[in-house]
Amino acid sequence: MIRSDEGLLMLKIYDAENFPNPKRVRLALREKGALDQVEFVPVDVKSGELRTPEMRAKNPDATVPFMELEDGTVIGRCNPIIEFIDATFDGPSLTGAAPQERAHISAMNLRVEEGLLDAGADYFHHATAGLGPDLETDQVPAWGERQKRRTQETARYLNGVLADQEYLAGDNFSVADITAFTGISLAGALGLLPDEDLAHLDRWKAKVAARYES
Ligand SMILES: N[C@@H](CCC(=O)N[C@@H](CS)C(=O)NCC(=O)O)C(=O)O
Repeated sequence: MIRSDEGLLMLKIYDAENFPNPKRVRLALREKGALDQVEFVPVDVKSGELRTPEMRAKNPDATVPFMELEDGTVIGRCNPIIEFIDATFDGPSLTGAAPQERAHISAMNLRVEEGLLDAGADYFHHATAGLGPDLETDQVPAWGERQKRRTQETARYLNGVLADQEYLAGDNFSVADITAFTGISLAGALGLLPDEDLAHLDRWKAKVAARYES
């Protein structure tokens, strides 16, 4: 890829730093030692910037993160962006190498994304004030409560998975751990986690958090 005068790759990541999904991409870049290799473009999610006609023309998903490549190609959503990052930068693989390993990681990643992170976000958007009345125009509170229960079911399931292995897809850290760490952090912040002993999940969470302490 082409580099700018400052030595950055011509790769722009549009994001909002403290939002959960943008955090997934930042953690992936960090795992690859490439946080300083891209240009971050801040987006004001709460003001509705994503939903303006200009922004929708660039990014029809109307969500962050999305990336823009040097030829103007725009790609949205965390999973394709992280696949791109994983293939572009050196460092341990986040998405696996052999076909079976890749499929296994991808399946766990999607299970965690839907059951934990998306479910927690659904609770936030539907059962709380979410991003405020201007943006949360179609709330279904019962759906939010249903998704809270799904978050809790997934947390219990992950606790069971982690009873027998170090990381969610096996012995090695992967993108599934990034998605789950972000999802558990969101669920914790929203008070969604079940009020019971999930010791394996707690041990795993502390271990992943330690990767990002320095
Ligand atoms: N599955 C999408 C989720 C993206 C998403 O929902 N991002 C949130 C921020 S964490 C967003 O842009 N929300 C804007 C809105 O709800 O209007 C992905 O993988 O990127």
